[in-house]
Amino acid sequence: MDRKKRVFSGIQPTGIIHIGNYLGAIKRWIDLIPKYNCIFSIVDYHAITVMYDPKEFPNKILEAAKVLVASGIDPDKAILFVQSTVPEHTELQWILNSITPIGDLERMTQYKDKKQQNADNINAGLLTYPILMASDILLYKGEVVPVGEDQKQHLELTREIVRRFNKRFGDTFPEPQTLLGVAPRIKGLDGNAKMSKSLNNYIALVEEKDEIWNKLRVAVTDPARKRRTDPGNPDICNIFSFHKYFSSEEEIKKIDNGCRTAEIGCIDCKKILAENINRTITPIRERKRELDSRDNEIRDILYNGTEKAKSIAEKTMDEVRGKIGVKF
Ligand code: AQP
Repeated sequence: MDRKKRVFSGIQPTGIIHIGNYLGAIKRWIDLIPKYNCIFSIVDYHAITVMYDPKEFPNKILEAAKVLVASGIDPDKAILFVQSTVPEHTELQWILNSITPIGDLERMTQYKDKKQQNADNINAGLLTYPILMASDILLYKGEVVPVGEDQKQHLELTREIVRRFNKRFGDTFPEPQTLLGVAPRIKGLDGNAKMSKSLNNYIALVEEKDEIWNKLRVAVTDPARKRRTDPGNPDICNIFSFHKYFSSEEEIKKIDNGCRTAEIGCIDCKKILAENINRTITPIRERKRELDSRDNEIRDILYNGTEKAKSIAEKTMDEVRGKIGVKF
C-alpha cells in the first residue's frame, strides 16, 4: 500500500481567525486529515515579527488552538502543536539562511506589503519570514502544503531552497507541493484588499450573529448600483462571491437573477448571506465556547503535539547536521 504523504501547514496566533483563513486554509486541512499524515502548527515565532503584547500572547496561542479544534482539527488524527516548542524550527532556519540569497527575499510581495504596513518596525524577521516558513515545512519533510494564494510565492521560494540544499549537500528534502484552499483569496468586506486581521475587513470564524449582520450591512457591494431600483452585476459584487461558499445552488441562482433584474436589493442579498454564514459557523462558535473553560485540556493537546512533532524534527535535524558537516 502507498505510504501516506505528509502535509504541513501553519497559522499565526494573532488573535482573530477569520473566514478567509477558514476557506483559504483550515477547511482544506480538515478535508486532508483522513488521507494524509497531517501536521498543523500555531506559528508563534512568525507572529512576533510585528508589534504584539507579550502578556496577551499566551492567551492568543490558546485561543488559536481552541478555534482550530472547534473547527474540526482532531488532535487524535493530526499533530497540532506550537512552533516555538520545537526549537529545531529556528535551528534549521539558521542553516537555510546561509543558502538563501537576500535578493530572493527582497522581492517577496508579502515583505513589500508588510514593510509598508509596519514602517516604524521594519525588522530582519519580516525579511527572513519565508525562510522560517521553509524550515517549518522541511523539518517534517512536508510534501503537501495547503495554503491561501498569498502564500504561493513563499512556497515557490521553499522549493528553490530545497533544490539549492539538495544540490549542495545531497538529496535530503522533497519539493513541497502547494495545495490551494477551497477559496484561495477571499476579499475583505471593503471589497478591495484580501480579508485580513490587520485591515479590519473580516468576519471572524466565531463571530456572533448580530456582529455578522453589523459587518455585512455596511460591506461594499457592486459599486455601480447606487439605488435599490438599479439592476446590479453579481459578477463584480464581492458580497455575491461570498454566497458561493455559504449558500445553496438554488439560492445563488435566485440571487443572481434577482440582482440583475433589481427584484432584490443589496440588503435582501446580505440578509440571506448573514443567515447562511451564521448557520455555517454556529457549530464552530458553540464548540469554541465549550472549549473556553477547558484551557488545561487544550494545553495537553498542544504538549502532546509537541512530543510527536519533536520526534520527527530531531531525526531531520540529525540528518541535516550530518549533511552540512557539523556532526562530529
Ligand atoms: N483572505 C484570505 N483568503 C484566503 N486565504 C487566506 N489566508 C489568510 N488570509 C486569507 C490563509 O490563511 C492561512 C493562515 O494565514 P496566516 O496565519 O498567515 O494569517 P495571515 O495571512 O497573516 O492572515 P491575515 O488576516 O492576513 O493577517 P495579517 O492581517 O496579520 O497579515 C494561510 O494559509 C493564508 O494563506
